[in-house]
Amino acid sequence: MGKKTISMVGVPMDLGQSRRGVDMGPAAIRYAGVVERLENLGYEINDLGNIEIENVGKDAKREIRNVNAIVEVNRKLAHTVEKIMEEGSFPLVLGGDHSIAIGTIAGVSKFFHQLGVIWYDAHGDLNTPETSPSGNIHGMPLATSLGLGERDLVNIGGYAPKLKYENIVIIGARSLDEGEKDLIKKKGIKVYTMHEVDRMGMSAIIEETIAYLKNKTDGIHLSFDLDALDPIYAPGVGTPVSGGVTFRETHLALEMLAETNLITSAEFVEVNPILDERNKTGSLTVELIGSLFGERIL
Ligand code: NNH
Ligand code: MN
Ligand code: MN
Ligand code: MN
Repeated sequence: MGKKTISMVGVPMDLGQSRRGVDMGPAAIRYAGVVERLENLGYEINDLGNIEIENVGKDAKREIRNVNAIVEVNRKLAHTVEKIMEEGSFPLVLGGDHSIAIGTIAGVSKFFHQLGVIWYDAHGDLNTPETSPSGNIHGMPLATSLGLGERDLVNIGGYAPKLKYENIVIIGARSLDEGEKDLIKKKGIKVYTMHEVDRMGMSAIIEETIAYLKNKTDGIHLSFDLDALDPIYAPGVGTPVSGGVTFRETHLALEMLAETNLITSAEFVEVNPILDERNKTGSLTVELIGSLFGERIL
């Protein structure tokens, strides 16, 4: 990673999905020692604390659950991330459910007009209110950033879309809804499902991903959903899907991304300590953050 100052912000929000507890994700990751880990790597860490989540009552629209509150939180997050970028620091966002990617991407895409995104996830998060089987906004943030779906979410930051279809790569997918599959095919979105992970191996996937994004993007955001990993390694997530990426594959992927020096912002989301086993998933997250920021075995 080029920058030596990291600004970390937590987003203790669980409104984008239906299982309580993911709002405690930032605390679990902090307790697992993220600040010390990064300091040991020589970074200066600026922990900005958490974005405040207002206690908003449930809103009626079932097809986009808690939309008003999620718009509010993401507006604040976008502002915070924008300020971090202005200061020349690296934004590291801790979730919270994956709906917070809407705000992170809204903040960084002000600085990168050809923003690349690596979406490491068991899911595509490409649903719109029309295609969503659940009404949960954490299944919609990538679509939202591409300009699809609920206008208030799409327009956060005052402009849309934030991303181009050809600038995104999804890795680890194994649970895609019908509408998501249609969109992927229609737009030719680059997706490495678990089939490709098994067939090609992670190192070839990361090399291809970098070759695919490098020359056409001016920054690359890593949106890391812990449920990309197999639940054996990451049991503390709200929507576990078996047959996932291993710890070793993921560790390698992040070490390889660190070597490229191309990642300009990152978020780690969906850690749910209530569903976890003795903060296993929180500790795993810290280990993986270490790799992303250049930690090596030797
Ligand atoms: N695709 C499903 C939905 O839209 C599940 C999304 N769950 C996630 N996404 N954890 O990463 O509700
Ligand atoms: Mn996700
Ligand atoms: Mn997921
Ligand atoms: Mn390690």
